[in-house]
Amino acid sequence: MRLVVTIPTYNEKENIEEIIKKVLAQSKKIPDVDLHVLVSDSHSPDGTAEIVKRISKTNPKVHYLDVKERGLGIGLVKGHRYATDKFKADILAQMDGDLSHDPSTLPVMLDFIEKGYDLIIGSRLMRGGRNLLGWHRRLFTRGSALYCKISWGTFGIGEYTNSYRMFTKKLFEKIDFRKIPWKSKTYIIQPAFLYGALATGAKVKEVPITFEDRKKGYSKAQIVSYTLDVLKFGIKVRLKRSKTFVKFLTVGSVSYLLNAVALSLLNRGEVYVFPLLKGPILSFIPTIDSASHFLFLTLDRLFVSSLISIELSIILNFVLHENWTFKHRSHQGLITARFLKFNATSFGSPLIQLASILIFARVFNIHEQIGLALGVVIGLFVNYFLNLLIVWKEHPANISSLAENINPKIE
Ligand SMILES: Nc1nc2c(ncn2[C@@H]2O[C@H](COP(=O)(O)OP(=O)(O)OP(=O)(O)O)[C@@H](O)[C@H]2O)c(=O)[nH]1
Ligand SMILES: [Mg+2]
Repeated sequence: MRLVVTIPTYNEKENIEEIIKKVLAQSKKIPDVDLHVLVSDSHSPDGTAEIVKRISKTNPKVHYLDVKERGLGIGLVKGHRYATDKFKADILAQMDGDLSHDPSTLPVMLDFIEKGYDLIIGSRLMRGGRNLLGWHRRLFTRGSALYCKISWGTFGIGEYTNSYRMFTKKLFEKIDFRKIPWKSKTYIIQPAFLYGALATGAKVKEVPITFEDRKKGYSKAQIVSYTLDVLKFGIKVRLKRSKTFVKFLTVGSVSYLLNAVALSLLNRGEVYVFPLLKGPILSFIPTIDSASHFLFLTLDRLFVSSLISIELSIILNFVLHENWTFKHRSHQGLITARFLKFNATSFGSPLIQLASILIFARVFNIHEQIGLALGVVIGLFVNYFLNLLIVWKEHPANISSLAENINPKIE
């Protein structure tokens, strides 16, 4: 089994020799693995190339690739491609070339790859992880992680911007690089690559790492434009993902119309003031004055008509969600089970509306219409998320629904 650790570099002459040595020293801990180091350099003018080429002359496990263009994404993607095509790597890893990442985590990551994970992320933000950068960089790390979580909807992942990662060749080959902005000169490749990996349904594991501040050389990070790229990417993801919500609202409106028409025809035989039928469809059920009672319910025509029209609209909702709104999400299990679950979650919304009306009217003494309006909005979101969490869950392949939601034009 071959593991190629790609180190992207631009002007790292002070650090490169030491980091290569430290990475290679890990091979003692993983004797079954053929460990190689690939320095993927953007034509550094400072002599990084000469150092790596000198080492590679005497050590066949060390390689140099000149990717010519500037850009961390270019360094990483071209490096990994070279590692898979030329060196037939089975496992790929990447780490910074400035000693910020401790190579002794490599065997830990490898262990999880061997346990079946596709992508291991070195995380500064989990228990046991540390970030020794200055406060503004720590703020960026935390802020962008929170932003990515919310905009992508991936609450299970903590770290988004760190470069220290290991993944399988299989995963790398599955990622659609036409859909992620890897050619950008900023470091957006880090979150974007993670997003691309999640879109394939990758099994991801985070391991704690300590991120040391660089001791030598200079930082190439452009935090302002990187932040803008992260924001832009999150908005693109969100807009694409909102498509599902727009479909959800459309289906809700269509089902409401069915509900209204069915109720009118069953109960009155007319839609609003337009008589469509000679009489109500359920004319054989008595109206409230002569209806029978069951417990505290009056089983009159309006009651039965409401039940039928509500259920009809639930059925229409279900059919449209199943085949359109949530088509790209998991349809595992029996359709009847999903239908029953959908029926159950559909009660959530009216219950919230009821609670909202009562709380506004009775507790705050505010008009019940305001309570209803707010209840409708809250109920809508609760219903939407219940559908996502309970009925049409995340694809078993994890977050594969994300795949179709990234803008294919991002490059
Ligand atoms: N191939 C390539 N690598 C780059 C480029 N820019 C930065 N790198 C490398 O990417 C890694 C991370 O860059 P750093 O400058 O350390 O950025 P940072 O870690 O966010 O910031 P500091 O640690 O504060 O310097 C280092 O190994 C850099 O040499 C580039 O244009 N091309
Ligand atoms: Mg660094």
